[in-house]
Amino acid sequence: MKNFYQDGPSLTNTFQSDVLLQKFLKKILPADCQKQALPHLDRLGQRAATEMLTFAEDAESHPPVHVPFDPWGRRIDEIRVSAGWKAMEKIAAEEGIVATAYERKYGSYSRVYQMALLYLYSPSSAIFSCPLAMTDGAARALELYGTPEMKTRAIPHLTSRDPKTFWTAGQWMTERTGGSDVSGTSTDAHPFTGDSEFGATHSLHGTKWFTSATTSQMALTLARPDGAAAGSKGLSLFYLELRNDQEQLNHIQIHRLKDKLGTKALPTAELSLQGTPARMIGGEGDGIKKIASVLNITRIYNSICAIGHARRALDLAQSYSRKRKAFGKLLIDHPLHQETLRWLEDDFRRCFAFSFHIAHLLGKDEVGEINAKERTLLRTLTPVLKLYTAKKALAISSEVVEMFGGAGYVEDTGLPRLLRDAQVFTIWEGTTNVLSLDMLRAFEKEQSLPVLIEFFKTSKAFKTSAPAFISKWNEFETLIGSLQKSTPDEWERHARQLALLTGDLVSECMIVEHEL
Ligand code: MFK
Repeated sequence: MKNFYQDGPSLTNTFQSDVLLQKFLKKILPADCQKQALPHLDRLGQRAATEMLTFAEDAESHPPVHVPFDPWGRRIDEIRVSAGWKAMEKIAAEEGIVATAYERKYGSYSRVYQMALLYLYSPSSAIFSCPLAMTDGAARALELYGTPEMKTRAIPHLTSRDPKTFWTAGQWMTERTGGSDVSGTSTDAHPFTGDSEFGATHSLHGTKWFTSATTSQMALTLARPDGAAAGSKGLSLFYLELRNDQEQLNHIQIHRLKDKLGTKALPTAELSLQGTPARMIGGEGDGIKKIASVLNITRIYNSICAIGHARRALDLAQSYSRKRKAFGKLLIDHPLHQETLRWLEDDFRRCFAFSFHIAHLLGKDEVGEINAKERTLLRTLTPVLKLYTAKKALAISSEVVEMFGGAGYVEDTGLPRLLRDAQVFTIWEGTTNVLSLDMLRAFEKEQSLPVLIEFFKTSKAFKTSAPAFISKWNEFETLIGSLQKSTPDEWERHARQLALLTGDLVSECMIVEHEL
């Protein structure tokens, strides 16, 4: 054993190795969609296991740099990104990661097809999936609330397949007063006077504390017009373009890039709007409600990226378990190692089934094929999906790092990044508690609890008394029974428990429904 060197884990085409994805898509997608989607996913799975890994490595090892001044002292606020990061943007456009959803070639199934692309793209993208999430959300918000000119100007860029014309979008909500509670937003919007290429109505003044992907061409942001009420009710939604036609920032000053726990390749900045021209979207007020159309998409992205991340972690653990010998045999031949992997794969399968179910509901909503009950479920279950998949992806990533022993704790294996990057899934786009409360908000506003209960009671899992479902169902019924006799404070105290149970139940329903 003197010259022993351990081989590291390896990846092969991530579509071909994903039996669950193939089984699910062959079951759910119509034949014409399969004909296009399956070879496309196969090609992307190959890129994800080869060239994208090289680009991701470059992006991770050359994080973005903020250059505030030129050599002669002029303020330039340039953000320099690596060639690898730029390559991710090009691949996203070429593969139609956003475009596929908006071309709607296959009706509601376009979202399923698109989310399958995202699922393969994301874990090899150094989290370029973050700007894509906001790009997709912005396209949807403009579709719903934008003027015809705004739609004509921005949507073709956001949904372009041509890397030369493709734009990404930012979503700037967070200020120093709080990320989750946006009621203290102190960005003001004054009437705009002057010329603007895109018909600016206001100029914005304020500081945004976390703006992910500051290299985007446009952003959606919240601000308070003159004379509007305090609190979140007084906020409106605005469209802005970051740079003018000379590529200079439009009255925006970047203070610094954030030094984050993970997502190191992603340029997240703190910046000031200093009279930035912006155009109000959909009239004054209802800013939160309008930006919720972005949030509901970015939360589904978060879930798909979380399960893509978990799949990647498990693929590495599976590969290593067939290469690493300890105590006389391969790890995979140890019953306890097998059992640990099986348990993680089960959790992954649950998240997969839940995520693609919600992606399909989103697709149905966008093409007008959703019924009232499904729309209520989409609204109520989106926050549940986000929190559930984020928690599971984090737990799976932690276990996988542990499965590598000491190697999992050493930076140059790339494995610690799995854990650092997974932590963000639970935080951005709403923490577990904020999202549990969002579920309660939907229960109240949409009267969705009876719809959810009916969904469970009419499921195949309920009718066939699937054991994993029934044990969770009993817990759920007992909890709901006791909450129905209690106060709003008690609902809030148990919101997380209820949300996680709901996640378990929906997942089991979908596993039984699709025989996954
Ligand atoms: C890998 C890819 C991942 C994606 C990467 C993204 C990068 C990150 C960039 C970011 O910008 S992160 C910022 C993310 N920020 C958040 O997620 C905010 C989290 N906080 C919340 O979600 C709070 O619950 C919320 C700000 C919505 C609370 O605000 P309010 O003002 O107390 O909410 P309120 O009064 O309950 O709701 C206002 C209206 O919006 C109501 O409608 P009505 O006016 O008709 O009553 C709500 O029903 C509606 N609403 C709120 N949330 C909604 C919603 N409608 C639909 N869906 C929702 N989710």
